[in-house]
Amino acid sequence: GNSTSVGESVDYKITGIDPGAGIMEATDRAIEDYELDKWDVTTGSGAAMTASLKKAYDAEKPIIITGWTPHWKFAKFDLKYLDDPKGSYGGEEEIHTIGRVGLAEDLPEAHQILSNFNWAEEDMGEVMVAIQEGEKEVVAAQNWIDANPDKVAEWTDGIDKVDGDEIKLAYVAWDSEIASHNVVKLVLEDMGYDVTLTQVEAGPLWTAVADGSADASLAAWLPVTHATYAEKFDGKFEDLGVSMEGVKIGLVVPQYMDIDSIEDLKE
Ligand code: PBE
Repeated sequence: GNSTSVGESVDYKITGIDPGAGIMEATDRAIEDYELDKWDVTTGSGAAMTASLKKAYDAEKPIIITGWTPHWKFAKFDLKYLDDPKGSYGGEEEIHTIGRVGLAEDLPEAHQILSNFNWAEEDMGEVMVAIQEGEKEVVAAQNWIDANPDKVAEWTDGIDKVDGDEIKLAYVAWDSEIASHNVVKLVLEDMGYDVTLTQVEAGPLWTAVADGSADASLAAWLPVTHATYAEKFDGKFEDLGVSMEGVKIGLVVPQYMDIDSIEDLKE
């Protein structure tokens, strides 16, 4: 017949994000695992990826993106993950909080609060969607805090306030991490900390926590997404625990596309 293959329809391009993201490494792995020899993943940013998605979606054109959950795109567009029978993207991932070596001794109250921090996909979703709809990051974070005093109390109850101690959190400009870092920044400020949020790429983020130039980050996706970073810096950071379970990375397409599996990209 004269039907166009999915590869031809998207020029054999997967729309990626920043090169240091774990999902980019996983996508290179998928291209190998599924023998997608003609395919490339483009680099850009989370914001450029969602802009391309919106453009394609509004025109009902095909697009394949590197996607993850939680993310507001699933609330705004009708999307689906492509099945990954070879497991290139891992399975259920977790978001971990990581701290520099010595954080517990130097900033014990913050260490405790950061270790306590955990929330649900819906919580993060509320903050992400509000920001995406134009709310200022700090306002979206404060609104969530005001609406969820019980959850914040679980992180801070019984912990002494401090008097202006400085703490530096590093994050990457992924929508999920913009939400979490803005919320925790305000919680730490309310506990008396002078908080600096530093936006970096994923590689420099892990390096900063490992060399102590950042105190902590809420942006570690494990066990698969950031496995290379976690192995590289093994022993040079402390895993402060899981803030969210059941998160996911993979290849994502609009529901209107007639494919279901990464294997379908071979045809
Ligand atoms: N992400 C969002 C990151 C982790 C959080 C999936 C884009 C990554 O791929 O490294």
